[in-house]
Amino acid sequence: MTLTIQSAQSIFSNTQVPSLIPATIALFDQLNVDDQLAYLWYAYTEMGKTITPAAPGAARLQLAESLLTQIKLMSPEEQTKVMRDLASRADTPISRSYGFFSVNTKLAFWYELGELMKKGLVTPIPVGYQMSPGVKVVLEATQKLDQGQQITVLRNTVVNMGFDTSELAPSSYPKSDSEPAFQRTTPTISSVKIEGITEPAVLGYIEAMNADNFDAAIALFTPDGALQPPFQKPIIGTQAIAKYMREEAQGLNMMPQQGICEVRGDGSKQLKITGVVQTPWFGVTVGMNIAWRFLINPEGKIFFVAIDMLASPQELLQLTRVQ
Ligand code: 45D
Repeated sequence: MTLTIQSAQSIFSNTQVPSLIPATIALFDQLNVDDQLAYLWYAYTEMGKTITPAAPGAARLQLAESLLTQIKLMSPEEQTKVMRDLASRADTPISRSYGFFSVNTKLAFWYELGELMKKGLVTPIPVGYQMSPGVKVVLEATQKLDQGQQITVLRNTVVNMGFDTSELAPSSYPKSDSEPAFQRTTPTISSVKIEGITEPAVLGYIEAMNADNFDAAIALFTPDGALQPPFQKPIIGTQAIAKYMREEAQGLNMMPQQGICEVRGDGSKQLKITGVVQTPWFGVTVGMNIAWRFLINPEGKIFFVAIDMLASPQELLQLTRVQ
């Protein structure tokens, strides 16, 4: 029996319980552009009372510097227009450049704009802005989420901004090939123990990822293997996975706790592991409850791994198969 990505996606299908994250983002998407910007400002400043992201390194800020410099020199009205263009994904030079940024450069750009807003050098909310009731609805929905879910909502709204450059030739706008490194703030977690799991590919995966050793992690996959990040389609093939990891999986602390392993008729194995992941943006202050769902082929290689955000901490213990 050959393994297919489509069938792999449905292993432990009870993991993907309806999440409040896409529901909150759907509410956000319904707001008009000014309300979206106001929501982000209120949500970010409210969150800032308990947690704040680490300042991005100089190398990363440099990638966003030319846009930030342009914006600093603008009038408040022009600054507002730039932000409206980004939020509405308009086709403008700035919105295009932003569209080519990696996820972490997009976050660094907004981090710095937020700092400039606090200093009064960039205008936070359009002059004469009147908040519509919808903003309160989305803010209240956000307050019900745990911190890991809140930062995921913020991250995803930032990622969705800017002109969609996926159909454009990558060379037409400046983009840095090499993603700056994230400074690890905590000691590398080296020896991995997961209750109920002895599968070498899984233990090796976690160990490699915790050391940002993406070559070692990639070597554990089949050439046609796939990785499915939270709320995304599978990324297929080791080359595409390697690119994704360099851009988005740096500096993560992965702390798997427990799991189950089931051997299938053809000798392949399906495993579900739950645990906590920390992002370098927030370090040890925010833990995200997640599940990994692995499909390992009979030769012990990773054919598929899905990463899912859990709806609640209770799901960490939800390790039975319902089918
Ligand atoms: O518009 O095994 C202002 C994978 C107002 C890899 C603002 C993984 C105006 C494989 C406030 C200025 C990666 C999939 C905006 C595992 C305005 C694997 C600014 C999982 C926008 C486990 C807003 C990893 C700002 C996971 C500055 C789950 C917002 C990683 C900043 C999750 C928000 C990482 C930040 C997350 C959010 C990081 C910095 C959720 C960072 C979130």
